Amino acid sequence: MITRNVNIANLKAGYLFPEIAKRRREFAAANPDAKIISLGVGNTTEPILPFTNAGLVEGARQLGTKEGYSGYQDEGLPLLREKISKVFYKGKFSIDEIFVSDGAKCDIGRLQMLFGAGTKIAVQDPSYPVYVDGSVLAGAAGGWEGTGYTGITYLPCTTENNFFPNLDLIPQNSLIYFCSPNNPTGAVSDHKQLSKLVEAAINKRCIIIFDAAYSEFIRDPSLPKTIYEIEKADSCAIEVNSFSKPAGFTGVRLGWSVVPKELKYAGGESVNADWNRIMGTIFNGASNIAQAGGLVSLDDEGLKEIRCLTDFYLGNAKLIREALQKLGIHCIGGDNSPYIWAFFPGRDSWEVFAEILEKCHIVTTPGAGFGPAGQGFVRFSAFGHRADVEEACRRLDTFFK
Ligand code: PGU
Repeated sequence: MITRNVNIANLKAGYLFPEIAKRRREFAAANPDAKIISLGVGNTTEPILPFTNAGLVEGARQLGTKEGYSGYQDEGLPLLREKISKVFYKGKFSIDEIFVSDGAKCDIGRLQMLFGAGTKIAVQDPSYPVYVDGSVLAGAAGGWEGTGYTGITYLPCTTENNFFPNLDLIPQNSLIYFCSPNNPTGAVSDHKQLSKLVEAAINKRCIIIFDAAYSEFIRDPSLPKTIYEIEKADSCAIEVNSFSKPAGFTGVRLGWSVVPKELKYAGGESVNADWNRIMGTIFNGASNIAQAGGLVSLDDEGLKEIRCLTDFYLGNAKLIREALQKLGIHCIGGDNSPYIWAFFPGRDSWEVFAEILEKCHIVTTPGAGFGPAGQGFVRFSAFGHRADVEEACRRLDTFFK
């Protein structure tokens, strides 16, 4: 019989969010009257706003017409790629440097194919679990020795370093995953910090995969919204981004990656050409309907809707942060990001997760699920209906003393 892919056996546990969902289900089964509020997984809750939604509807309508019908779109609608370049990168990239996809998570998984098994990985700790699990699945971790993934270097982001890692820890010739605004800490790196990251990547001959999925939540105009605001980033960084959180497309599925032509492997080969080859081979394009919606979401009216939706979730974040602070719980994030990282020093984060679920019937995400340095923290997601968030804040105030 054919044997199991050893990389699957190397995965530490189940994927974090299904595990949280399982614990929620178990709690609900044991407490059928509990009105559980989820501030766990970062899943959007508000309807897609009318202008963008009309774009989706129109996209679907056109598919039913002779003139408007379209089939495979491969790398994405040229118009959409052009608009992404214009809106997010001041037109700096040509359309063949922008690849439209079905979302950032899927791209993060596929990008590993560029580098192959045995690649050394450096990752912020804590971080979005897909970076580590995706690396392990691709065999990039270099094996499991019982104590940790040998091929993965964790870059702790803690109170001591103000949630920006010590870049000296990054190994030579490695693939660096970096996320800003960060999931789960909500910390946003400034220009100086990202300049240091780019400098470290160039000096150590690394490539950065920069995850900017939450860039539209940045309100402080001094903070960089893309790695390409940093000089020389074109020669060392790939960026992934998504319509999921800003436009409410978590279920619609639309994202993109930027792979600049300037980016080269150690041997001088073009990373862009390989990414084009990989995407052309194993991906058949994002849904045409999703792309039609994405296209109008980047019109002036659509961008206003993005602002409105992200403002709404940031409003939730403010309420959660204030409720926690009122209880004397220190937290960061929530001002330029939809996540609040709450400190429970000296405590086990799964235990705090369970306590909040039991006392307040609120689902959160335990910090340890995002990596060892997440121990002692809990993540609150600001994605939720306003009434639910207000109710969650009341419950925290009443029951979580
Ligand atoms: N990148 C980051 C940093 C994310 O936090 C998420 C979603 C994604 C990418 C996914 O983007 P898509 O374009 O929608 O694929 N993180 C959520 C949802 C959990 C999950 O498994 O993706 C979260 O709660 O962390």
